[in-house]
Amino acid sequence: MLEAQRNFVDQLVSFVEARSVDVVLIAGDVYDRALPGLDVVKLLDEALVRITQAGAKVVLTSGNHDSAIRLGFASRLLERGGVHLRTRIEDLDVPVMLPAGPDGQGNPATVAIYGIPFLEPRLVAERLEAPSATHFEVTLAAVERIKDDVAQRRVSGPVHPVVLAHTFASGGITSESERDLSIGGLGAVPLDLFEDFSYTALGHLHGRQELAPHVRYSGSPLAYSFSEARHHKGAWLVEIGADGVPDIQEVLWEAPRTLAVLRGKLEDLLGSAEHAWAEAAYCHITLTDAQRPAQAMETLRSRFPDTLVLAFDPEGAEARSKTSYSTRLAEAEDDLGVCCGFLDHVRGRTAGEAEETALREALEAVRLEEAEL
Ligand SMILES: [Mn+2]
Repeated sequence: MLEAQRNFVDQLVSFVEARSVDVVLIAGDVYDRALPGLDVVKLLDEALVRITQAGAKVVLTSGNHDSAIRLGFASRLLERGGVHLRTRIEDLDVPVMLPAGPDGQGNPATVAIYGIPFLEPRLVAERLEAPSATHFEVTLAAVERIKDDVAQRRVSGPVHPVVLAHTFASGGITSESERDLSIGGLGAVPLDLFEDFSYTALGHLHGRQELAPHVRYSGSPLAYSFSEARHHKGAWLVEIGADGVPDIQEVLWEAPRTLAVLRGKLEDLLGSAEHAWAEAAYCHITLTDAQRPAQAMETLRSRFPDTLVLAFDPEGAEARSKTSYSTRLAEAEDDLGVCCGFLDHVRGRTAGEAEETALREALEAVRLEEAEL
């Protein structure tokens, strides 16, 4: 995915320049693992330098896939360069402050950006003094800390709080129901937790979505699985000024490669003109041939070189799978029948002529050896 990720960073940097973006919010996951590959670390390093050179600050929180400690390395030094990492509990109520000009009454307003990293309930409940180790209670505790800080700052002038949160938020529940539901371990947090903030930038789900006008997921910048084949990836451009958030626009990223989810018989997939569009795509192919074709992947890649996932869903398999393996074992006439039945069972294709000969010879050799003992 590295080439696609580079392409995305290019688009992001161009966008920051073209629209004079003041701050880029990244609500985790930044990486997809605690120990990311060297190329990926280099790419993030380069991306942060380029975004800040383009004139924007960056605020990043860690997600569940990130190592908060590794990602947070040198964060106090990076602050000076305009990159603000929010990976620690201690920093929950330490906002990044931006001037927002005078409001209607002529008072100088500020935008205060807070970051809630992914909070693993069992690890942070005690430090946050949450009554129980659930996603809801720890997120609520974090939100309370932020609200306290906002209240203090409002004594000296208007403040518009913006919050980044790496969490699974849902519109279907409320804080009241969550108190009951969280006992059952439901991981989602209700939207009303964020209702006092001017904007909440959520990270975690890959699909870009608006849960409430001022609570949104940007989604991942690239599709990371074939289930995202229909997503149009993008971000949100949030206008925020002395009087709050007047406007939010959709930003769309150009997908570097289309994803194709194809299904059919091998011969049809290789021959049909209607699949020509998928030749340059990343493909997820399900073959429906009754017999699993030999060298299926190699053959498919002659037309669809970037076939990444190959699945089999043979026609008539349902009828076949109704007969259990043990029933088939019992029905086999001889050892050769058992072996051929096994091949058919594990790979969806029975033994070919050459294979049957080899099996027959092997069984015969074993029989002769046993006879000699
Ligand atoms: Mn996540």
